[in-house]
Amino acid sequence: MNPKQQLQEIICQTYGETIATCTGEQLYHGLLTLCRDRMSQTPVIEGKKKVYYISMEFLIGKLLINNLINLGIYKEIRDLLEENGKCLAEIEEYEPEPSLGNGGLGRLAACFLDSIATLGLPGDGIGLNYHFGLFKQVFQDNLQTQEKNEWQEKDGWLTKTDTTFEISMGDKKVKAVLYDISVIGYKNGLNKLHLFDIASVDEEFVKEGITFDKSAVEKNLTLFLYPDDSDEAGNLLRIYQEYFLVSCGARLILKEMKEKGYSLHKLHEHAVVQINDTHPTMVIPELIRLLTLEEGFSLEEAIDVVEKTCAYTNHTILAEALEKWPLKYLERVTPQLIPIIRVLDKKVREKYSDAKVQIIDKDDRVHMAHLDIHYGFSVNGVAAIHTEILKHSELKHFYNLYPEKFNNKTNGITFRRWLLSCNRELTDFLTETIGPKFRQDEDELLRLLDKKEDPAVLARLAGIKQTKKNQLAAYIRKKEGITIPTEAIYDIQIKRLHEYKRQQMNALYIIHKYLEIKGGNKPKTPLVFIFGAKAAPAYVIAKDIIHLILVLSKLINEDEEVNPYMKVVMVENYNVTYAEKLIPACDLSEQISLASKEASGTGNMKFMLNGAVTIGTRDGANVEIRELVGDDNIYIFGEDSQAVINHYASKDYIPKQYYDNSFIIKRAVDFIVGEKMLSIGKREHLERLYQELLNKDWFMTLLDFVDYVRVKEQAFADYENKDKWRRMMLTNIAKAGYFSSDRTIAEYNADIWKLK
Ligand code: 26V
Repeated sequence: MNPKQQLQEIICQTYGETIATCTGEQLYHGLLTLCRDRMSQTPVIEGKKKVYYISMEFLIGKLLINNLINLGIYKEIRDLLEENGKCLAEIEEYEPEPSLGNGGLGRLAACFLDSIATLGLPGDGIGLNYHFGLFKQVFQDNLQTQEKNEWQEKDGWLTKTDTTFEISMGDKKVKAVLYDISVIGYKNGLNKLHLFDIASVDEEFVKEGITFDKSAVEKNLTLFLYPDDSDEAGNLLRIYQEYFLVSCGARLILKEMKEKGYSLHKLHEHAVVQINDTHPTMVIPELIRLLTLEEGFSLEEAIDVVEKTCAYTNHTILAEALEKWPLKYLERVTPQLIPIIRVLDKKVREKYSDAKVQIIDKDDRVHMAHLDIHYGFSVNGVAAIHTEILKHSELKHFYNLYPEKFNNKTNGITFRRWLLSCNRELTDFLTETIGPKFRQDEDELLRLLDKKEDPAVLARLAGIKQTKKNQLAAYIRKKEGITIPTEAIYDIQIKRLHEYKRQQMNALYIIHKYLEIKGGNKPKTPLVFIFGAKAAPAYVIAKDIIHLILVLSKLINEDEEVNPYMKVVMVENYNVTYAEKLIPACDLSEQISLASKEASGTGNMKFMLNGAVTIGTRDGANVEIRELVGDDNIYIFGEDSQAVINHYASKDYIPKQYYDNSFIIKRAVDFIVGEKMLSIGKREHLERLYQELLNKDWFMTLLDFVDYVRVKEQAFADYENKDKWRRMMLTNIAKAGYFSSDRTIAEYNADIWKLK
């Protein structure tokens, strides 16, 4: 039956309605039924060897439109709905967004699952079924507050399986239950995202906002992603979660291997475990434990096969983000792993005397990354510059020991979500202009370069950008109650709030611009600055920066002298769904992290693909974007990573000096605690931020500020040259093919997994 007839039948049989007469909610559930039915008939991807992508986070986003696309029935369904006066984008509003990730790392895992299935590779995700995921952000009095995000629905994408395990954690025992979400490749077969839960989870356990008793693990284990880890109970809960994930994952892998009749002595010939950052590192000792305890392996045999099965991806060099768990915490949560971790540590000590490469340090902390590097066969960074920094700086002692293990896999994004689904207008236009092949072969986008001098093509691109801006402006008006002009430059920074990402530098620019406009220096085209960012609940300065931006937004948007020329919006509860609306509407993409700190970034790739031009530092994948598009099609500023690393090494960065030596820095920084700001905002937050910038500024905002202002002015001036800007848009789109996660996954497969 064709999908149109099938949907009509489902709606008729379930609700006794037609597509034209049914409600949006009925249609949404009808579409879910349709997709689930089609997916159940899609063959599972099989093969001699399978990758298990194990991760604490899978930021999958809404699935309806993506699944329709990958099932190959999107256009037919869209047309059918439109013929009946319905709109798919409106139906999508009924779908709750699962927030099973913090940001880039979790979203990358989701893009990877899509690409693994699209390339027809056997590969499943293994993660946790957080009931409330990452918190929902709510603004109150210009401050961030947190609430739970309920996303699970009856008859949604999640299905309960019969698989259960008993997991012991110190004096606690829990029953693990496995839930699955089907992952369908683009016009290809089916893999699975396995999400483990505990049978005894208690949703009623959550008190106000996102507070709950952190010690009752039997009830709270899978309630939230990344609980507040500012205290011991939070840290312990995180370790319980990590151990629960890996124990379930290891058991599932061994169970599947045995069911397929493979010898566990040849585990590495049939399975590869890709460890997504250090969070699932305990899968190494846990596999060794299960093989020795339950499968009759000797310790040596178990270590040997596990070493050949596990591969590690590093996603950050930030010291505070590299996990080092106190042995005494591990002893409480997972005493059964301690003897194994000690053996693994001892073997390293026997071979290498250098303290820097030991697993257990002198303070009895277990360095999770060290475990991965010694006992995994591959170590990869996520962008060229990041891998170089790992090899020659952060992990150089390990690189000296194992040069052959180190490799780079520059991140990517799935074009199904970040082009086909979020930008139908651009997708249709590309199909018309260069043919449909780019959907499966990203290099086809390069053909757009032939049209670089074609005024009709350039005008169409500009028209599409305008359409997406109009849509975004309407959405922001509805959601945030703020009206933004549509004939404006849209400058967007959306990512987790962190000092190293330097949202505060963008905010200082906004102050600068505001003061310039007040002084009569008005921009030719109005400027709209948009932010979206969540701050970790216990990250004080990050919350102060949100306060700064919200207060600026109030001040500027209400100032009638200035608001015809600029507006500032911080969208509430920025998430994947919001990203899908913001990215296609963007002109200038803000990628302004302090050089060396952003491992890769993936938002930068999404913006580029949708025709935004980047303003950025020479950090992460920006470096590769620059190489691809050339200096004329990107705005680069600031000191490079080596200069930054040198500043840290010589401790010679003193923010006060920059403040004293620059009028524009002083003027902007002082404004934070000026009368105007204090009349709207809270002194405590603004003062603290002011002091931080002046006296500490660990991520060197003031170092790059003047250059940032200079380059940003240049970008806004260039925007006035319509042809020039449109050609830049076109070049960015055409060169974005390299950042398809299909390319990334093909490289993982060729160099690390070797599945087919
Ligand atoms: C974690 C934490 C934990 C608490 C203290 C502050 C802090 C700062 C950063 C992190 C990041 C952990 C790993 C991570 O999410 N890395 C991101 O991975 C993306 C996918 O590879 C990459 O694009 C981003 O650049 C990288 O930050």
